[in-house]
Amino acid sequence: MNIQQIASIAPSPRQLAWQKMEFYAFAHFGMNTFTGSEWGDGSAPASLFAPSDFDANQWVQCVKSAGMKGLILTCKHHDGFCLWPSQYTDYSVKNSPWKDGKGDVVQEVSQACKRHGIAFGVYLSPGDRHEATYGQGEAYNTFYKNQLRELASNYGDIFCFWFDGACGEGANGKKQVYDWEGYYSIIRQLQPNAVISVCGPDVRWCGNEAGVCRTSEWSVVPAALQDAERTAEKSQKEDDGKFSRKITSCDEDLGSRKAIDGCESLVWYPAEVDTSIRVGWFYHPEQDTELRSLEELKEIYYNSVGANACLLLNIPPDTRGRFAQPDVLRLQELGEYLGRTFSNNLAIHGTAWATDSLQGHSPRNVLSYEEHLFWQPTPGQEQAQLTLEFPQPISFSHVVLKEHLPSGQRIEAFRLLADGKEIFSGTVVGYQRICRFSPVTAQRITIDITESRFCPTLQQVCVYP
Ligand code: FUL
Repeated sequence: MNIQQIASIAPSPRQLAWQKMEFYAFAHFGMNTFTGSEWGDGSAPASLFAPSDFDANQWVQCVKSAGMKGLILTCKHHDGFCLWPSQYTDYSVKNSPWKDGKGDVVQEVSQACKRHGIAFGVYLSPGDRHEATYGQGEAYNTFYKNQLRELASNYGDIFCFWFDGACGEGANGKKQVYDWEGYYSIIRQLQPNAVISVCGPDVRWCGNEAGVCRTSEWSVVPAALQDAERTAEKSQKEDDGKFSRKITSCDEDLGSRKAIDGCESLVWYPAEVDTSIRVGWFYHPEQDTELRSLEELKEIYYNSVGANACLLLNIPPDTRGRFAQPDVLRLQELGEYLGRTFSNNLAIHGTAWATDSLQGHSPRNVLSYEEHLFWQPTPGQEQAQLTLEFPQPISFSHVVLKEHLPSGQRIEAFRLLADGKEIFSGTVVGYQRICRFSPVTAQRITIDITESRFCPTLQQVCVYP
């Protein structure tokens, strides 16, 4: 592939729609909530599932208060307990005391999401430590596909199916050969707009659960990374309680020119950062005082949403079936911080000019919120500068850059100059790069693109105080 071809690899419509969600919630809720564990072995009786004051609206309101645009629910975790009354197993809410066995958590959560205007997603653990057919090949695949069909058919639009690589069996446990292609085809047929994440072809796991992505997170990477078995191989093997905080440095560079040199097949496979607001993924009362601080959450946000990835932040509901008070307050604080920081886009008061522009792609386009408008220099021009000029000096501390993703991901290195003086340098941009620095006062901001593939594009530039 030559550089022009590589520069033209673009997201599918479902990947693009997913990328724009930016920040959404994970809710780990299930049998583990009531047994105090992280990985159940599937032997806890269904009678233990008994939320005392379940309220899906409360979850969704909190999620929205932080500015998140969706929620993914653990409909079944590795222990096999189903939060909906699946007709293919007895191990579910239907045999619990909750609502006399007539309740359906998946329904209540999906409807609350719809009511409050956020997207709903499904986590269905491929690993299942309760189901007797697990490890028997075809028999389990049929069972799993039946469950997938139930979820994909009965709960409205689903934006994401999240397939975990871990399974709870540990290194010496039962092994199941998964029919990934069979799972994918059910989703494509029943929920064609949904992305399939992690052990799936649409969204790539960033490789750790600590809340950071790579400094240069490329969305264009070798196609081999889409291999679900390979992802599963790197996932957590044992529940040692530490995995969720480990940053692994393996495969630091997935997409630079050097990394993809000679690679036959490249694909659009963008990254998602998943992490928990707490130490564990499930609720444990003793962790009420160990929440991530607002500062930590801000860092995580900038290192994911601001670094060409999406952020999936887990908030585990408690035994009442509600988000606990410390989490509620932290989400609110985060939402207020983000709202305050990104509400006043000063760029709209500026004018824009560039060293070079292709006809129809004026520099002014970067000031607009219209997503189909973007600036680009002449094709083949790998370096270019775009400058925003203001009627008088402005004070700012954040510059947000966005590439035009339907044209591909292209920028490899850039600098920001304030009245000609360098204030920031960075590598990839992609969907979004949030540049942060101590407040600067200047009348001109230049985006100096020093390296790009074939030619750069900028869809939007925002400037915040
Ligand atoms: C991991 C699982 O083993 C954890 O329990 C959690 O669900 C996390 C999101 O993925 O692989």
